[in-house]
Amino acid sequence: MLKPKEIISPQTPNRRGYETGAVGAVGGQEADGLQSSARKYPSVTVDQKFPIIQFERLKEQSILGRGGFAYVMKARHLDWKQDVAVKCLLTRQIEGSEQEVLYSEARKLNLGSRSDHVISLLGVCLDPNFAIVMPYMENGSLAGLLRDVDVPWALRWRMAHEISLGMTFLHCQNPQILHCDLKAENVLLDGDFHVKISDFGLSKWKMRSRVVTQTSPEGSTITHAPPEYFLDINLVPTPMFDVYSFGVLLWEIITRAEPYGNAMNSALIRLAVTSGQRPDLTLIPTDREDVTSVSQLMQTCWSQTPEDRPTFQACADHLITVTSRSSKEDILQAIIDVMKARKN
Ligand code: ACK
Repeated sequence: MLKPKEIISPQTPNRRGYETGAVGAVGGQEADGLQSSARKYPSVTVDQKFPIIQFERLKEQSILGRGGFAYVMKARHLDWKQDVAVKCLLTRQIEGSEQEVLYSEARKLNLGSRSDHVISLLGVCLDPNFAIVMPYMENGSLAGLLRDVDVPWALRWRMAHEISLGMTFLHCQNPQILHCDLKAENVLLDGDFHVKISDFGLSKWKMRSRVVTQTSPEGSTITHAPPEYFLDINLVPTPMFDVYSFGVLLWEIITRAEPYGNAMNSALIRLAVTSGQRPDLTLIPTDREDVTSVSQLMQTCWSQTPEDRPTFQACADHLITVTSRSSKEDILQAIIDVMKARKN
């Protein structure tokens, strides 16, 4: 793994917020301005326009998560008067090939604006370090919500369906976008509890920029990786990798538990998963038709053989039938209940 040449402390991360009297350019200029950054990022291929956001125009509100190489903060854009989430790299100078990967992440995010269920890119900061600016998702991650609240089933099924739609969108892109780290922490929820998939396109950058949160204390996970991944170190991920992860994610949605929560270490999980074991089925309620139906889908998604797993389109077809059994009123009531529970 490449080493950063220099690690600087983040300019803003302190919980008191960013004191700035900066009079910078208005954020969001079109990024042919990338060319002016070409001196700093000489190897970047400028094949897509990104809005450039001036870091000085972002007033830090709080830190949402941090790791060795990156942190995510909530910030207010001083000109837009809008809250944003900013994923900031802590390293000032990085290897040229890695710059490419950062841009590749931003390019993928750029596509997100075309799907209702994939997080979009508002822009990138280039100075002092590279940062990705996204819309702020008021209700945080699905992992946090499941941890806090016994979410009514009507809303759980809507979220499961929307995840399948977001994943269908990513898999339908040309070239195809694989997530490779689909789990409840990477599913964000907007103010109305609609789903936005985030953190897609597992890459070297992503491994290094992992942020640690309350919901992912180790900052990485093998619980959602399929058995074939443990059996062949050279395996190139396929869409079926994500479908397997979706199976485990459905288990998280149904049980609100942590997969393999009792396992002593990750080596045991690898061994168990390769020999066909899966998250605990005894935690799945047996007295509800909708749960049984989603549980069947879940088990097909985590089939040992990748070819036996459904596509996300098929998952979406299955889940629309489950979610359409709830009325709009049921879902609105579910949202009200969740909001009340979160207040307490
Ligand atoms: O579980 P959380 O509250 O939701 O904590 C994690 C943390 O940052 C590290 O990923 C939160 N997070 C990430 N992106 C966003 C976003 N766009 N809006 C709101 N919270 C976000 C995530």
